[in-house]
Formats: sequence, structure tokens, C-alpha cells
Amino acid sequence: MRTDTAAPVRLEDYRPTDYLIDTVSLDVRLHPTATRILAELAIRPNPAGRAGAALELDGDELELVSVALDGGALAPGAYEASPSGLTLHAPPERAFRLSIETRVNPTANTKLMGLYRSSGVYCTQCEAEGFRRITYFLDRPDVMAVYTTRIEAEEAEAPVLLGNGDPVERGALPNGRHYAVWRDPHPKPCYLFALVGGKLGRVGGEIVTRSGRKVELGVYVEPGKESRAGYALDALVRSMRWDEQAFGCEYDLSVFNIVAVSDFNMGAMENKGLNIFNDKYVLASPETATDADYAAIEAIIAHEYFHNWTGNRITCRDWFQLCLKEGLTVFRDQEFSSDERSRPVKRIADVRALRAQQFAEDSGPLAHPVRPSVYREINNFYTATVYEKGAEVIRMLKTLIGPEAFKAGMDLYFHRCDGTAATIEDFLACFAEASGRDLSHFSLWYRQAGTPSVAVRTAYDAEDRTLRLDFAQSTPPTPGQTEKEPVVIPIRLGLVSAQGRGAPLKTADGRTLEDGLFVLDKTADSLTLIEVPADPVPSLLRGFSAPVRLEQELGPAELLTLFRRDEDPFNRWQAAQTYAMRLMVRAVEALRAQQPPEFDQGFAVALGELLAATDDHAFAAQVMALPSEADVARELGREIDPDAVLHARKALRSFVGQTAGDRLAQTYSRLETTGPYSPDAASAGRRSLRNAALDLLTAGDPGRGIPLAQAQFASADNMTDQIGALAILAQHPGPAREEALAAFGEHFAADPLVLDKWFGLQAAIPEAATLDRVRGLMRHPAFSLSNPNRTRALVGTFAMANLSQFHRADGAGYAFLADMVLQLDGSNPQLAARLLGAFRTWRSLEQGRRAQAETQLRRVAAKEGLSPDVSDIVTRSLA
Ligand code: 0A1
Ligand code: ZN
Repeated sequence: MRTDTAAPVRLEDYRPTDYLIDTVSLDVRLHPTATRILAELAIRPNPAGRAGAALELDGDELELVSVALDGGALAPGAYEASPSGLTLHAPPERAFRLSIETRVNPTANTKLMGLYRSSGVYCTQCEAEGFRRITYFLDRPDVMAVYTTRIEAEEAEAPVLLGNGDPVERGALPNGRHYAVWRDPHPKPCYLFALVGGKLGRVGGEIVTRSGRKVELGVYVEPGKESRAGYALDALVRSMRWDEQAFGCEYDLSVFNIVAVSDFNMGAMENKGLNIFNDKYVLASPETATDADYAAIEAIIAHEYFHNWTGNRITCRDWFQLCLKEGLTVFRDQEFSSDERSRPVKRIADVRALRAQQFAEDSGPLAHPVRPSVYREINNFYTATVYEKGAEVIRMLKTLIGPEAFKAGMDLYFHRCDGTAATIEDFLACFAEASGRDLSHFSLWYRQAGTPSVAVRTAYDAEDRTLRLDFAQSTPPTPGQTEKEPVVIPIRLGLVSAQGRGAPLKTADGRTLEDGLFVLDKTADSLTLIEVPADPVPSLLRGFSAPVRLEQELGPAELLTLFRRDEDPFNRWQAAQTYAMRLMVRAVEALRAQQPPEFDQGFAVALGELLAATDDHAFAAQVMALPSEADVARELGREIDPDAVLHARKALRSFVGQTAGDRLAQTYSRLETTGPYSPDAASAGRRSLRNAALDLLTAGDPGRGIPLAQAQFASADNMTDQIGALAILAQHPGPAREEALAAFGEHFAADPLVLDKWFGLQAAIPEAATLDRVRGLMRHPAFSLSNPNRTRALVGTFAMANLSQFHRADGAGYAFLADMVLQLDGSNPQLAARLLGAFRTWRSLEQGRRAQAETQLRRVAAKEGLSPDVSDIVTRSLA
């Protein structure tokens, strides 16, 4: 196997830089193919570094035009320059000024890192290591400087010129050129640098912060799309208010700008005062965006804004500390969305996503700790583990020390670490101090990979009226970590009786369990509760109080008791999911033994009851959404046959749809809405339940559901209902589907973000013809592999969200993805590496597919000149 994998970077090798850069002054002359960057760096020896060391600046595909020291030319032998670095062999042992001129080609920059053009708009992406593609620099987050940026461009080409910080000056120049100067007074690492130049429309607003600072807000979008930017602006205002109230964080510049671009590798980027967004997470109108899109926009606008304190004011010492800003900021945006919408429903949605992404990652070859200790390519560590599990760790911390101590710890962190590049140790020290607790054991969550399992046995003694709960935890081995230690697991619990009253939780030593919290921090431990009335069902891990797998033996009657009566909405939902999962797992076993699957009525009847009784529509919709095929596959864990999983799930959905058909139909007609569309949570919940009801109804009786879906598709006045109907039609082969797909494709031919939904729906069809359909759609005029959103919608959905077709038994799905990865690797390695992640579960498949997957992984690995991104993923996947 051939790899070009870079040498690993290790946390234990961290040492401070030998030089510091205090100020950066940039003069950027924008040009489509030859942009010139003049950088003036004020550099001095770092007292914490090695005296007299060479100065080694990072570069990546750079062309050096000139370099000068304190205004004077450098002797040829005094430095060495290449596209990937600039070294001064013996820089002065005092402060000095280094002037560097580089030239870059933004149009040819298909990696979308550094300075590039997206639909003619100049923009930048510097996290993690993109600044070195603009100028030579100490490109690491612990080098913090004050930046002044002058941007110059042809006015007709780029009338809007934006930079970090506050605007200082702007003016016209001869020959139709103009310039703008921006200054950011807050020292920052270079990954937060940004500039934008182009023709852009703007919607603006203003906010006065709680200390009276006036802030001008701008959302910049493609001209003509201004009417779709209002919701993003509204979400920004709400985020700014919320951060003041919930975390005491106030904005610190006079301007806050957001720019939407159509070519972006990730969701968005928190550049200081100038967030740059994937336009998918800015643009929304009722006719083009779904309720889920609105919710995602709100969450990501908030996330990037919240980074201003958790990420920007306090940044990371090194990239191993990525979760310091990401886990914490995800936690903050989740709290925001919970406050703005329904907390239980948000929790359910987050846990669904955590299990789908992070649990999957944790159980395969790409598993790594929340804070990794080694990496070869940092771009590959923007993962569900760092982000979502990172947020879970913060949530557990809050659960363990309580909300008051948590608040005190956050306040201390903001106060003590402001303006620094910090570590997880710095962060935890604030909470240890604020709570008076020793958090050293807890900190294992940051170092140990893998999803712990908690097995529970319960024994009720009717005579003594005691309930004994025996807990045991274990974590399976992960790459590089074979031995695991027990972690600190906060288990929130309660008891539910068939009558529904929650019993008090008294322990054998006479205490009452505070907040129903039991902390499991050993391999095994037990808890005895006294004065327990007969027949309790333990409701464990309420609110999903820890990111673990719970193994609790509950029978169908007990699950239904929890589903009907638990006061904890998360566990009500969980009980239904567990029940459905069990039915599907049994159905898979039956199918693999050539038997027809059989289901009992109890589950479907209980769902019907919920439909009749509930007024929490969003919650009920979450219940109706049965575990996905991928969920079932994960539950099975090994020797997975995706076709059996598909058919088992279909069979259960059809059974439920038939059994609860009348209830579903009633729900569907009862929830019909009138009046104009509003994206608020209550209205969205209503739509989600109505669509979920139609989906199950159609699964049970297509003859009844399809005409309803067709009618809804034709008459919908909003994208949620239109795409909801189309998604249902897409699951049922026949002319109704093809007609609706054709109509949709035609109607939105000029709207690529909407077409992405259409690409995605078709890529997710669980039929053998889908691979050919996907290949055909790649020739659609709106499709382009150079646009990450298009590629993710079509190729990404096929690989990540179509279990049975990506994992086709003949291996054609794998071969297709390998082709795509190899093709993309030359232009956009980050995107290629992400797609390749679809193979992460390959070892858990039945052996025929496993062999096919391995063949394709080896084919990728054998390719000459792979990028470090793809090389790293393929190497780890095969290890
Ligand atoms: N810090 C961003 C995520 C991000 C990371 C890397 C990027 O490079 C392509 C872009 C964005 C966030 O957490 O939102
Ligand atoms: Zn982030």
C-alpha cells in the first residue's frame, strides 16, 4: 500500500513557539487569478521559546514575491523559501518587522481553503490551517496578533469589501479600483482571519448590547436573495440577547457581519466579527426551506455567534484542544435551541443525531477520544466525537456539579482565560475550583475513546419493599486503546409504577437521592432503594444523562408502562424506540431464517393511543419516527445484512400503518393547517406530526396514502409539506413518484439549494435502480462535483443515508464511492475524505460485503499521490 501520510503530530510534543507575532498588517490586492498579499508582521522572540532558533513560517502552495526585514532586503543565504515554508536561519534576537509579499490564485483554489472564489465572490477559510495558503505565518492557534487588513479591488467586481473587526476607512482609487481598511483590536489566532469581496446584497439590523454598545448587524447574500436572509438576521439578534442572559457574554465590536457563500466545505465559520456561512444555513423562505432548515439555520447562526466568547475571546492552545471550543459551543447552541423551542424534543433530536453519528464513529476504525492525543490531518478531526460527544461531556459536568457551580465555573473561565489560548486542563480547573470537586476522574471522558455500556439488573423484594439496582460498566476497545478504565457516569433515574405516580427515591442509608442522580464511577456498583411500592419500573438514564449504551432488561409491558406514564419525556420516547427496535431486530432474525416477520399489536395500539391523546405534536412525531435502518444495524453490531434490515423496518412500518391506520388518517386530517406559514416550533411540530402520520399511513396502505400525498404535494404552500409529500411518494415506485419528481425538478431547476433536497431524496431510494439514478443525476445541468453541497446531497446521501444501496451485495455502491473519492481527491481533499468516512462501519457487515468494501478501500489506498486527508482516513479504516 502506498501512502503519503504526513508524520503524526502528538499532544505530548507541544512546546511554545520560539517567536511571537504581535501585529499583522495585511494589504490584499484582489485579482481573480493573481491576488497579491503584502503582509507586515511585528515579530519578537518568545521568552518561553528557544533563544536564537530559526524562524520557520508555514506556507501551503504559496508563491513568494519578496521578503524584507525591517525594510531591508535579506541576503540570499539568510532565508529559504518554498511553497510550503519560509525559514529565516538567524533572525534578530530582538523585535523586528518582516515584510512578505505573496501571490495566490483564488480562482484555481478548489480546495476551498485559504482565499478562494465562490460564484465570483472572494472569500477565505482559514481554520484549521488555511491562513498559510494566504501568507507565510506561524499558523497555529497559540500565536495571537492584532490584525489590520486593507482590501483593494476593482469596484465593479467587488463593491463590498469586508474584514474582521471594525471598519476604519474606505475610499476610491484611480482606474475603477477602491479599498477598505478593517481593524480588529482583539488579538486572535490566524485561523479566525477572514476577508470577503464581491457583489453582495445585504439585510441589516442593529442591536444595543446590555452595556450600551451599538452594534450594526449585516447579513450578506447573493444579490436578489435578500428576502431569504431575514430569518438568519432574526436568529442572530435572538442569539446575541440569549448569550447575554444565559452566559453573561456581550458582543465586543461595533459591527457583526455574516456572509453566505455557495461553495463551502463545512456549515459555517466563526471568523472574528465576520462569520462566513454555507448559504444553506442562511437562506430561507417558506417556499424553499423546510422547518428543519429553519431550525438548523437558527442553531448554526447561534453556534457561530457563541464562538465569539467560546473560541475567539478564549481560543485553543493547539488543535488537540479543539473540543474546548467546539464541544462547549455545541452545548451552548443546544441550550439556546432548547430555550427557543421544546427542550425535550430538542434533546430527542440531539440524541438521535449523537447515536447516528458519534456512536457509529466510536464503534469503528475511526474512533478517537474527545481530545485526541495524535493526528496526521487535523481536518479529519472535525468530528461528531469532538463536537457532539464534546457537548455531552459538558452536559454531564453540569449534571454532576449542579447548575449553580456550573455557572460559577463558566464565569471563572470567562474571567480567567479571556484573551488566552487555553487547554482542557485550564477549563476543568475553573469548574474544580468553583465546585470544590476533584474532577480528575471525570476528565477521563476527554482521553478515553469508545461508548461505555451500562448493564443494569434489578431485583425487587416485595416483603422488604426494597429495590436493588446493580450497575456494571464496560467500554469496548478502540484503535490504540485496548484497555479501558471505568468512567464517571451520571445516571438520572426514577421509578414509574403502573399507576403512573413516581415513587420517592430513598436509599438504604436514609438519604433521598438528590435530583434522582446516581453516579456510577466504578466498574460495578449497586444502589438499594427502600420503601418502594410494589411493581416499579426503573426509568434509567433520564434525559439521556450520559452518552452510554444502556442495557436494561425490560419486557413489553414494562416498556409500555414507561411509554405511557414516565414523567421524563425522553424516556417515554426511548421506551417506544426500544420497543420498536426489539421488534425490528426480531424481524431481521426471522427474515434471515427465511421466516415472515411477526409483530404483536401492543406497540401499534400504544402509538395509536398517543396520537389520539397528545397535543405535543413535535414529541409525537419523534415517537412515530421509528429507529432508522442505520440504528437497527448498529444495534445488531455485527454480520449485518442491510437488505434484511431494510425489509424488517419496512415490515414493521407497514404493520403499524395498517394497525393504526384510522388513527393516522384522523391525525392527518385533524392537523391540517390554514393561514400563512410560520416557522415557529409549535407550527413546525404540527406539520411534522401530520407528515409522519401520512408517512406511516402510506407505508401501511399505499392505496390510501399515495393519493393524499399527491394532493398535498400539489397544493402545499410551503417546502416542509411539499418535500414531506415528495419524500413519501419517493418511497413507493410507480408513476405517482416519477411525475412528482419530474414536476419538482422542473419547478426548482434554477434553485440549487432546493434541488439538493431533490437530489438527496432520489439518492436515498432503497431500490436497486438507485445507483443508476444517482449516476444519471450527476449529468443534471445543476449538478457539479466542485460544489460541496451538490456533492453531499447526491453522493453523500447515497453513501451515508441509503444503507441497503450503498452496501449493495455486489459491491457496486462501494466501487462508485471509491471512484468519487479518487476523483475528488485531486480538487477537494477535505470533501473526499469526508465521503470516504461512509466506509467507517465496513467491518460490521456480513462477510461478502465486508470483502467488497475492503477491496475498494484497498483500491483507494493504492492510488499514488493521495492527499493527506484521504490517506489518513483510508489508513485508519484499514488498520
Ligand atoms: N469552526 C467551525 C467549523 C469549521 C471547521 C473547519 C472549516 O474549514 C473548512 C470550516 C468550518 C464551526 O465549528 O462552526
Ligand atoms: Zn464550532
